[in-house]
Amino acid sequence: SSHRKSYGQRAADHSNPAAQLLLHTIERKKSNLAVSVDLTKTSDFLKVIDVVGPYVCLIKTHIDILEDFTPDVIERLKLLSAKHDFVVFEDRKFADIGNTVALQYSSGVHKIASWSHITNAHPVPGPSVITGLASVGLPLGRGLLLLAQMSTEGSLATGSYTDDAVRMARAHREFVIGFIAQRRMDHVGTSPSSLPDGVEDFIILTPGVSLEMSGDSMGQQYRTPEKVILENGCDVIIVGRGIYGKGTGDALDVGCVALQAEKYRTEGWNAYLKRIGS
Ligand code: 5BU
Repeated sequence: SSHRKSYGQRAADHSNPAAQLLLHTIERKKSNLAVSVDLTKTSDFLKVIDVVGPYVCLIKTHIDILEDFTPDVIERLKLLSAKHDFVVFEDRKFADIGNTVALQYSSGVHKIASWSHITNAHPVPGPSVITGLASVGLPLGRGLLLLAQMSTEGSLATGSYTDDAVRMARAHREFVIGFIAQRRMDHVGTSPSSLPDGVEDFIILTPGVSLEMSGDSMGQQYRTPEKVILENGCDVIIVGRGIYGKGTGDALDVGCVALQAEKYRTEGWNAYLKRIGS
């Protein structure tokens, strides 16, 4: 089990460049914190990224919520990614037939595959969602996360659906680097023949993390970094409003945002150190 291995050691268990980049970035920056920047104005979006950049391994985007999107946003995001050394993850949640998701990933206004190291997909269409996205993403060195579970109350992604997502991922390990999930997935039964090289390492990214809140008014459910990393063996905490609140425009207090990011980074990293026993 990779549960007690360091992030850096685990990079050797991956052939996908985006997986290796993420694990090495976590190790280099000593941060398993990802910030989800769900803000609708480009100026707020870029400001928060610049402020939290030093504390994160990854920035998660919903690029389609920006009201004033122009292709220049992507150039600025790339510059910030280089400046602060973080990975970019567009949380697009693809869920259509292979041909359509390949077009949605490569084309349109956002051209996600051209800038996002990692994206994700619902397993609901079956394996063709993976092969469709891989036809665009693999040649570019991109990686995919499957949505094996969700943080929301009443989620249907449970039980055999979750287990089947893991089996789908195992059949496409060159492109599927891990899961969006609420716990590690090693418990899903496997036969030795399905692991030809005897090694399986999936990276688990987990949303629904807050130190103060237990949920919101729209079905979100939160757990603490310690619960997520130490008790449930996840690898990356994804935090949105816990770090920037509702603050936008004048209400955006960058000093406060930086303090919160630092606090979550410390909580997440200490939980990991406890987990690996150091
Ligand atoms: P929050 O502000 O920390 O609640 O934001 C959580 C983010 O993670 C938000 O962008 C969601 O779209 C995303 N998310 C989630 O909250 N829960 C899930 O199960 C998945 C994504 Br998948």
